[in-house]
Amino acid sequence: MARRFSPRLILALFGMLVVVLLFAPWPGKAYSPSTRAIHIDATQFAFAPGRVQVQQGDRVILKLTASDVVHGFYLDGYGLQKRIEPGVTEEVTFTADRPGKFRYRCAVSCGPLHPFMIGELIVEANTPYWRALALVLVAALGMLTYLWQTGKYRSYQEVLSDTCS
Ligand SMILES: [Cu+2]
Repeated sequence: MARRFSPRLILALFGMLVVVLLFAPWPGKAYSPSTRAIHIDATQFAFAPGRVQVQQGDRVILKLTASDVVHGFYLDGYGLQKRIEPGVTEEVTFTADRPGKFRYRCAVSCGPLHPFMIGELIVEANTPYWRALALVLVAALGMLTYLWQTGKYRSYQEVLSDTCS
């Protein structure tokens, strides 16, 4: 005869599992927001580096320079804009609170290939994809177990009332 669990116990168990999944620190993927200072230099017709990667929550300080003519810096998604004159370092500070890929582009027409002056900022999400997936799986499993056990519980009671009457 299979053991039966009360619905309340099942809810409590899976609730605990969800909490553990959400808040348990995972070895090797420990996250702590840090301050990142990144130097980006603009020349005709590229940014160096053309790709910047930060962690979600990081405080990002961009130090922008232009080494030939006047350029601009515009960051999609965050709506940051700066004009960069040669010889002057411009600073842009922001918190990378939005995960995803964002393009930064030159915002000052600087020559024929100006529209192709594009770089990419990658903000890595704090919640890894597999953790979200595990949460969905546990929730689904919890619901199934709950339905299965409550169904069994009810039928067991029906059997009891049948034999007792
Ligand atoms: Cu430019």
